[in-house]
Amino acid sequence: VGGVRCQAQASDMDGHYMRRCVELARKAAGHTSPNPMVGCVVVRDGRVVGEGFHPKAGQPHAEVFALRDAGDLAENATAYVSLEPCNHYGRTPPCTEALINAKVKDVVVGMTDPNPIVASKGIERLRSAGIDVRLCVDEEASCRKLNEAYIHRMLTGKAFATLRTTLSMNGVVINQIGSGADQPEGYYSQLLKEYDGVIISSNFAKTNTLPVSREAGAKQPLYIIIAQGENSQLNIPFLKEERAAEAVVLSDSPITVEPAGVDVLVLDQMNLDAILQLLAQRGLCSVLVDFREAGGGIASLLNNFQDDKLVQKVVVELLPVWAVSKGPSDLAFGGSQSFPLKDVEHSEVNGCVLLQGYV
Ligand code: AOF
Ligand code: ZN
Repeated sequence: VGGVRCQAQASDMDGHYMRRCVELARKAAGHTSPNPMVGCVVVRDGRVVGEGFHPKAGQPHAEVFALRDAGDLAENATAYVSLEPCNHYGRTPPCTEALINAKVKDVVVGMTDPNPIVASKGIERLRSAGIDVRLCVDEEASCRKLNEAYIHRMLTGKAFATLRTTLSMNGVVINQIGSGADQPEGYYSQLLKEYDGVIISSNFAKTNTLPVSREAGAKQPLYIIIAQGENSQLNIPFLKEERAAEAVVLSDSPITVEPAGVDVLVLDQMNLDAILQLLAQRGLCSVLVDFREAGGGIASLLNNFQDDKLVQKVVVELLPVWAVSKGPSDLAFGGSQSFPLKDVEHSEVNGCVLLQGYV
């Protein structure tokens, strides 16, 4: 009976330390792509002796920071890691070897790594060195959610796509960002930080100023500008004003872009599936598909998006404003079809209601 009790207590604590791993991992939100966010906690005799997280691709992994922090106290300790430790030489050496050399007693992982070069080999390597490895079942879902974009890219070879729009309380699409006190600046800049790119149409890009991050050294989202049926010249004023903005134009015909120097790729056909694949190949894990315009543009990429599973998630910001509509095209009355979203969550950010769900 004593043994069973002990085990129950150990697993309660597993959840506790794994939640801390997720919290630590999140500190690098928006900075690790194409790598996952990972957190690690080293615990000895019921006390946390080391903590770490993976700050950025190219830099050491979470385990390395946590083991460094623990020093000699890592010996005989339990290491909690939100993702299976890697067992390969990538930009950094294998974390399995670091854990073995530090002589930890056991390792608790939040989920296995879907990266085919790791995929359970990390766990096998630790076990072969006599280290006990267990999965923290209770937090597996939160560890997966943390890296939903990374997992999606690893398994499908495509970027994880989130469709976003902003509505007034009377259902009008609000398409000017940052133009008034009613804008959910805080939330939108948070969203921008977490996504690697934003897909917009050339029409939208011609007439809107799109935000860039003002923090020193911050990663900028890549603006992916979809140009369909543009004449030979495309002028994008915000790219001239916002020197920090990074952009690529995907066009269905050869065009010259103003300002000069912007990357232009000519595609045979404008198909969201192919675009998400191309972006994944370029190292993007996640993109926002900005859907705040009437007609053409982005809408033409989204035919049957729910059946084809092109988009994984939908985010809508409901602003506490009543918009005066400029014309009937701004109002979407009576959609002919609707489908329910899964795992819907809502929250409030700066007085705006945020709804999100999965396709
Ligand atoms: C871990 N801990 O903190 C992370 C892991 O190029 P590298 O060396 O950074 O390797 C990247 C791969 O390592 C990445 O695709 C994923 O499989 C794993 N990430 N693993 O044990 C970490 N960030
Ligand atoms: Zn590693």
